[in-house]
Amino acid sequence: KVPSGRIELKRYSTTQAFSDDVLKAALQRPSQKSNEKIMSLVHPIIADVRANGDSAVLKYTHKFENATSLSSPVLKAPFPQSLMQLPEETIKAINISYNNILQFHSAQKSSAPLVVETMPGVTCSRFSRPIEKVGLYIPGGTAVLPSTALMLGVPAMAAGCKNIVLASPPRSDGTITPEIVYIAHKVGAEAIVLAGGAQAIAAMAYGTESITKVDKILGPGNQFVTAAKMIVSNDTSAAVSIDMPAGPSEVLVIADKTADPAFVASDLLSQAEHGTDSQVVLIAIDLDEKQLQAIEDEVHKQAHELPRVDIVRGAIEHSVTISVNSLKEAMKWSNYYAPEHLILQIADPRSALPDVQNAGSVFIGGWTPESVGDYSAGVNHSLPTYGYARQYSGVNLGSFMKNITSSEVTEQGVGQVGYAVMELARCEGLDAHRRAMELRMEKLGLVEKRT
Ligand code: HSO
Ligand code: ZN
Repeated sequence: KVPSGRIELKRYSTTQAFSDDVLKAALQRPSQKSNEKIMSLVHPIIADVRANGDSAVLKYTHKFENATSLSSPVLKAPFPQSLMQLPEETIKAINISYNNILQFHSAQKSSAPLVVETMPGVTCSRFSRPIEKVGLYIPGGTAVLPSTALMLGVPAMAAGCKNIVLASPPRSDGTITPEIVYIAHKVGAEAIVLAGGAQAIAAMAYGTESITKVDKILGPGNQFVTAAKMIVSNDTSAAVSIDMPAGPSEVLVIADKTADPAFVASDLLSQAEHGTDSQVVLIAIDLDEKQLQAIEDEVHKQAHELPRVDIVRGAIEHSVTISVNSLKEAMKWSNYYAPEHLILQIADPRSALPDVQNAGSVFIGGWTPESVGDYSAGVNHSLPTYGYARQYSGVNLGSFMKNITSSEVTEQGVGQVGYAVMELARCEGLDAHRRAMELRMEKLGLVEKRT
């Protein structure tokens, strides 16, 4: 039965009798299902895929995706044109987004290596290289997300990754949505693993007869995918890393009197429609009752016009409005919450940027909905959720690269730095270390030869 009733965010305010503790409790993320239960389901799947490769992957795809006609767990490039048939308009939209994402991520390349002479004759440098093999997980679930294929595939290509493998659960007829195949083709992916969940992650982490073992796995997913990513990244025999911990999506909108209530509501709802576990937060600066009501009315009205109204209702159930007196207070609570997306619908949005301490991605001004970043502006939409914006960056070009450093010491440099090396090695009782420098010092006549 579909629940009815008004769809609205719970109201809190710093100006009334709400203590900081109450507000902090109101900003708790919705709790997630017990980790242990999920881990215990995921472990055997990973072990099975690891031991039995393709046949295990296929078995789970038959079982979980109902794709019983599928006879291979992988679609290899070159992908047949027949699998990427799309309307002109869709191709055009994908191409626009692709170009913007490519521009923004290519610009993140540092052109020259970093070189610093720390002492005369002691030169340190840093240069980057692409991670050779990457696995990109594109979730299935309640919505197909070709945009996620763009957000992961385009930076991987821009970084110069040699082997790009996509994985996404197939539909029950065994096919993948043509948008994803087209994007896989555009970014030069070598294959699409036709599997979802833990089985897809295991296949890319360990490799199978037909699936390349990758060095890093990126991409969002449900709790099974997240659990699997954690397990394989902790297994030294898999030797694979992951992008970041994933949790449900969220947005925090800061709005003042200048904000358009319909715009504010639409931004809250576009994040709320992702899942019932999504959370949206409105921080209202100095809005009177009438203005608050106008936003609430818009939320209710627009929500009911959405096909995904039931998902929205679930998300809004654990979503809140906090009224504050000033931008400073708004920024304090935003930084506390550390939102995945921060939308600034205020008179002078750029003036708030210096105070943004924790956020995945910021949307500046009323003309900038979150959806422009989700799809087409050029920024990435794979962002830290669940408060991880405190310590993680969203996916970017650097997520597909690693840095290598080098040192180069000349004869002059030996004289400069040799003493420090020898003395610290002595402190640590590591005589071979000390000797390695001492021999060079001796040869240059900088210390006396040991007898
Ligand atoms: N808002 C999502 C990304 C997305 N939106 C994909 C639409 N499609 C990330 O939080
Ligand atoms: Zn979105």
